[in-house]
Amino acid sequence: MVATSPPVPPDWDYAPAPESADVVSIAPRYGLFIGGEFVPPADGGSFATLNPATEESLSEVAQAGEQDVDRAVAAARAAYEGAWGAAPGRDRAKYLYRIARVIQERAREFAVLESLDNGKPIRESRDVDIPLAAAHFFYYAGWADKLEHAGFGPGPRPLGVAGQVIPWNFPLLMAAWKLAPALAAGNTCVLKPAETTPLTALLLAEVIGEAGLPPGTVNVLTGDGATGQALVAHPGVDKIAFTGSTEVGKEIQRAVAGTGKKLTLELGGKGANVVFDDAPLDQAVEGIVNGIFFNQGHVCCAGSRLLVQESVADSVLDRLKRRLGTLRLGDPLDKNTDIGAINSRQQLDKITELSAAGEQEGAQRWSPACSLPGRGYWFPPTVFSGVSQAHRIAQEEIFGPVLSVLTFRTPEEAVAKANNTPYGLSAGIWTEKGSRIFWMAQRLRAGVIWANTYNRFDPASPFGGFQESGFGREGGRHGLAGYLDA
Ligand code: TAP
Repeated sequence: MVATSPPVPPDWDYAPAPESADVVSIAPRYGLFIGGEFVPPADGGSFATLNPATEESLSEVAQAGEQDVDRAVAAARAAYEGAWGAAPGRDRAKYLYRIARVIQERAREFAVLESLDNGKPIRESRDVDIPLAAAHFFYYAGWADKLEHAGFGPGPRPLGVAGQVIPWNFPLLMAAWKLAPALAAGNTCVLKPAETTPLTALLLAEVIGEAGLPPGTVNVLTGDGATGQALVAHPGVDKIAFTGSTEVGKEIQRAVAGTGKKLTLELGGKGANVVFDDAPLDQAVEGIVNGIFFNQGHVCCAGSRLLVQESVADSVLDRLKRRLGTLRLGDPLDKNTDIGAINSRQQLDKITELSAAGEQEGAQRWSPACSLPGRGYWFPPTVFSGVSQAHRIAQEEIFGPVLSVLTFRTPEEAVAKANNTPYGLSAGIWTEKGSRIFWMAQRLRAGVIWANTYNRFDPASPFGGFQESGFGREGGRHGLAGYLDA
């Protein structure tokens, strides 16, 4: 008999599958979108927007100042008192449908541009951000001519001019969350995208121009925090909608107090993903990974605190580490990439600082073996075990690919720990018992609770927070309320 050696497992790896950057044409310089056309900023200021995966400049973008905010608000007011204000709901619906269709037609271009400017994996921009952005316009197109029947009483009226300030983590999607309900309700808009991710908002402005919306209905002002501040303070704005950090949200709340402007705030979070011992553990591990490593953890509703029942904690942690060893970090345009680049140097510094604090406070830090590219902003998927509730990494929003693991013994303890944060945006529950899901959901203080899944979004479903996570809801019928005087 011939002796055979045990089969050697093949060293499978994925061949690179890069999406081509040639599908987008990025202009060397962009103006502001005011009154239906791209115009230079009044004082000629500009700044560079970078590709965070390479630190190379993608384009020079206009820096809007107070005069530009004035012009944009005046254009939005004129459209509100003119063609857009006069358009019946059925016509507004047609425009929204048209925007949705063009986003779908140009989806590949939008996805590549989003990954270039933000650093997120193309798989996510292609399969999540862009389809969901189109879905929001489709969804709110359906409401535009049915506002009378939306449950806000007879004759709900738009508010007027909406000033909308958005963050960099889902640039196009956040723009869609803001614009679609505002336009469906009959308002006109001035949108301020984040400084580090202006390009898809500018492409959307082009699409809005193509879709033929009356000039001034949507205006896009690129700029930094000062531009956002000027927009919030402008007396010609009737409504402020803000998504971003709790710190800036509080500042905006103070600025708006006493002005009569309507305000909605979508702020930070420190979501608890709670895994019970009867949960399907492999499925739960997928949910944990999706909960915190999706979009490099730059997700306000991320499941950044894993609460796992003590009896299965070791098993869950082992499976999680094995699974993290299979994640691929690198070129955001490679279709095989799971973890892309961190959006900015500033955000990388914040993640690095909070992770160092986790170690100093005594938690155990672990990352899979993975090499980081030499240029750009990168952070490996990181898990902290042995975290106690007082640790900064259990209390503060890291907004990066960092998971803090805590344990519990009883459902009561799980609820107490999950609620022990100043935030209240999201939570996840993993158990096979339906009754336990309901019991937990009644007690968790979070605006969005997922059961046996995580980070699922649908335009028909309202989203928003409690406490320091803000107020008001976006999405669904509820999302119209913030844009109607009802
Ligand atoms: P922020 O620094 O708050 O920035 C958000 C937006 O506000 C940006 O466009 C920013 O401009 C602008 N801004 C900055 N200072 C301002 C001021 N004083 N007045 C008016 N606007 C101002 O947040 P970020 O770092 O971009 O985003 C991360 C945060 O957003 C996280 O805390 C995350 O949890 C939260 N977030 C929440 C949600 C929801 S739905 N709750 C969704 C996504 C993100 P610049 O870009 O120039 O700074």
